[in-house]
Amino acid sequence: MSEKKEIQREATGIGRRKFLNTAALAGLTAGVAACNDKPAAAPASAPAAPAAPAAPAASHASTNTTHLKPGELDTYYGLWSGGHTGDMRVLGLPSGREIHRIPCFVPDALVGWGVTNESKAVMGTKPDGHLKYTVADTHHTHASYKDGNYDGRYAWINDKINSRIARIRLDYFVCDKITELPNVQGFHGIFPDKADPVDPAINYTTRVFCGGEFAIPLPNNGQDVNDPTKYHSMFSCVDAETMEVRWQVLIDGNCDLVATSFDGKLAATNQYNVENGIHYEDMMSAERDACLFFNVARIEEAVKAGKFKTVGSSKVPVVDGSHESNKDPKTALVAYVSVPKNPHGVNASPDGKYFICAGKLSPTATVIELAKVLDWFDGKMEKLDDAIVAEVEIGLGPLHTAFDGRGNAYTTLFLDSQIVKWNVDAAIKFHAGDKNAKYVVDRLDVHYQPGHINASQSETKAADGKYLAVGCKFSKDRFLPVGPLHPENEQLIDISGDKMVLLADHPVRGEPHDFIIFKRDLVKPKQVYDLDDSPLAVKDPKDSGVTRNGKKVTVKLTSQAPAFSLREFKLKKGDEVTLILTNLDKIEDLTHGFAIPNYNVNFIVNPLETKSVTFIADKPGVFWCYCTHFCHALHLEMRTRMIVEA
Ligand code: K7E
Ligand code: CUA
Ligand code: CA
Repeated sequence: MSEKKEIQREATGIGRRKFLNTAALAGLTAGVAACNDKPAAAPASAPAAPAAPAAPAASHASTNTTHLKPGELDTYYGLWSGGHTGDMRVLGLPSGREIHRIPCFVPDALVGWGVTNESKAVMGTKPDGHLKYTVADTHHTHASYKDGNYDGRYAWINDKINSRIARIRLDYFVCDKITELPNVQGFHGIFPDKADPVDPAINYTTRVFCGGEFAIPLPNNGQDVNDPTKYHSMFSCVDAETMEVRWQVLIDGNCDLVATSFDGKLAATNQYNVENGIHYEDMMSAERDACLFFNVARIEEAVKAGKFKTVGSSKVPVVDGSHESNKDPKTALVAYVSVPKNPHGVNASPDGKYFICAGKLSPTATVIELAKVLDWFDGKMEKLDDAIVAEVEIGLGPLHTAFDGRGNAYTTLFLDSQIVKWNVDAAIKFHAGDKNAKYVVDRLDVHYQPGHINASQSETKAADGKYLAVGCKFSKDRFLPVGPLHPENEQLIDISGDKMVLLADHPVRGEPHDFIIFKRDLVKPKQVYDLDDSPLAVKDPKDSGVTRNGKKVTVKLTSQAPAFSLREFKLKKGDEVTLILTNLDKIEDLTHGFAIPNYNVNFIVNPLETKSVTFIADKPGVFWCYCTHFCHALHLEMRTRMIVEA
């Protein structure tokens, strides 16, 4: 596109958005129209957007600011999924600065994740000691709760490719456990519970729920590949402490996002393809899909009573949550509340009352009242769909919703490249027949094609309505071009006033999906490890040395800037070497590295941390093992000589 044309479009403002709309919508409806002659969302059916302001948002109108002076600290942490980089990112907000990346599912060269024995044990290895997986796709991250707010213990993140859930300790900001879900493919939505459904004393997270997106033949052993009745997906419950899978529910459809109620009684997942199609077109044939509500207490009673089966070689109890078997409210484990076809996000409002489903292929948001879902389970409400208290048009391609704690919801409109701010109570009134109820409060153009959205503290009872972040999937012209691959654009918006105000663009390396934003005082990160965290710790430099047991050799050493405790150590060709390094420096930020040339070994040890590596000394010669992490004026000199005798 010529620069002149581009400028004309900018000048009209509306032109740019229309252009993006039609291009994106054409793509989407083309796919849908192939199987269904009714287009999913005709542009005409969308509520008319107010005349879009062409000028960029006036940031001076905002009371919040993103600019921090040198040395000033951010007031919020953001935990971001890294998408198919497979990691988790930590951002400071409102500055948008990336502070840290936490490796979990895939190797990381900075810290030696996937190199050390400790990280390999977390990641999982094949019998030959090599990593089981080296790719991942992280989408959703959420943290542990207490009393309806984050308690700073853990965060969890999913790997869609290999159906794994990782736990991050929020004291060290490291991954400490990974679990692979059995009989699940395309593990997508994830959400921790916020309380126990039965015991009110347990007002904190003890379970994490995981939605399986891709239905597969169960067991998936090459039989039944063309029999759609054998295809199922599963909703799994993982124990927050042990990280073991407690139970699974066999369900109809494909799980998208997951949400949990503040009282612990309900978990939900948005389902598309409740028609259980195994071909692409079949997955979009039904006009309505469902939001599935799981009665956690009943499922656990059924498991306790032995009313389950197991699938394949897995020992995890599996209960029947199919639509057909769950029509009687008195015995149902799962409630199928209908929502317009192929919904995407489901989000819990901070007042604890509602779950909101975003339409994706429908220009609507559906508001479901949790008390009514519980009424249905209790036999007090006849028609389950009466739990739907609003289903209102908000714009094209709604995906995810955040909240400000003042009764407003903020939903991303992927096709409109907009955020719509709408009032939940007004939407309920409108749905009930009050056509004067104005539920759309404001709209803001974002750049471009937003997916996830979240506001500060939005997923807690302490939603504070200050900042809103939106993950824009396309950044197009917002940053200097760097070839064909553009960064994503995480935009920050002030939501403290009536009007949303765009504050900043932040480029991030692809390809984050979800994120949470919380007050900085909710976590208490530790700066230094405890020597006793590792049973292998070399607590005194005098314990350094080489011990041999046949061909098995253990090398113990310590680091204290600017030297390793051993100036050299000797091995024989063919030895199986385990090298243990403890960093005895106890000063914050004094990290050392340990690299062995030609041996593919490099890792870091933080203050008072211990790491180990195991390798075969298969190359004779002299190898200067050196410190890779800048630690001291004599950092470059910090090395030890590994001698491998032929
Ligand atoms: Cu949360 Cu991206 Cu997996 Cu929506 S998904 S955008
Ligand atoms: Cu130790 Cu650099
Ligand atoms: Ca992109």
